[in-house]
Amino acid sequence: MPEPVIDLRSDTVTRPTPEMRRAMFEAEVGDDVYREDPTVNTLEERTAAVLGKEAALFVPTGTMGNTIAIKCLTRPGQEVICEARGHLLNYELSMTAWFSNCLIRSIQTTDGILTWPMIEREVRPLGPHAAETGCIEIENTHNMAGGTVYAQEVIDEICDRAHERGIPVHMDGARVFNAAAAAGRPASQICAKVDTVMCCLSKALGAPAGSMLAGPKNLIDQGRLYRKRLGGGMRQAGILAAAGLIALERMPLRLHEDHLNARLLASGLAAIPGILVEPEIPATNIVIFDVSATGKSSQEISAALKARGVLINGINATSMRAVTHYDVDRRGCETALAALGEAVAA
Ligand code: TLP
Repeated sequence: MPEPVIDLRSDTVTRPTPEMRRAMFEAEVGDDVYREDPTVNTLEERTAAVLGKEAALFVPTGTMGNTIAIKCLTRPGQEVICEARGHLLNYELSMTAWFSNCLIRSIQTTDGILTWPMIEREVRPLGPHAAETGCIEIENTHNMAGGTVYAQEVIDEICDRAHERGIPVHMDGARVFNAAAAAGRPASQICAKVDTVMCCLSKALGAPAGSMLAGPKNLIDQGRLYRKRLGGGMRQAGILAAAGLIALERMPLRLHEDHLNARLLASGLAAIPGILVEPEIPATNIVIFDVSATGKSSQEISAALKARGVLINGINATSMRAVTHYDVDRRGCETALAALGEAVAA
């Protein structure tokens, strides 16, 4: 029997648990475009409660959730403020431009975390040369900065100051439950002041597909129409929502295990000559490391790892990303570290 592959490319690779598969089999379903799917309706109600918002919408992907949020919060010709390594800017096929007709004004940071003073400098009123700021987007946890977490005061200050100027704030909370686990506070508190929040059920929480967009009822009602326009009216989606409910209510309780495994990976990686881990101690489940001083490219290391049954991708020629999740346990992380040591030395 070949050894199972240790897949650390992303937490999107998690497969549904046996409990999720059972719930999917037994799910009560209806046509969700008519709002007649009881399981989707329950998932939307419970998500709104968990995130402390009036309403929530089940969407097929995080990208669609962000796309709908930005569309609801902006008008064509405005700007969206976003951190330079943000998912919205770099990994969503320019949906902000394509669907909302807005430009992104990016701000570079060292740790992915925007603060109000950084944002304030970039906020623009409408003028003869400038397009006005339509909304501010923050990513919590910040994926490509290494799963970093916003301090509560920073989020609250951004929201308070932005709202004084009439600017709404969207949180890309694809991994907001990782942020909640790391901060030791409920997700509802983390996103209490943001106008809208998107969270993914299909990443660290293990659902096979699906994300949620939560916010005020009027925006979510409008978002439901944009979801249909984008082709996201999924009919008997209760099959997926049944797994989503388990993802939402049970899976957050175990995320600290992934965070411990990420720390184990980070400290093991730091001991391999030529590897630099940044940040040194990951706050959540994402480990970003630089391999330039190994004399090998990310692609070469990736290929050498694959030959040893370990999957880790490069972000670019010199940086790589390993993401922990429930399908890889501590032993799997130790095996991955041994393979990395060999791949670098080979
Ligand atoms: N992230 C994926 C890739 O697209 C990079 C990953 O492997 O991490 N926001 C954030 C912060 C994300 O990390 C992702 C997915 C999304 C949005 C989009 O979610 P999906 O893939 O469901 O569209």
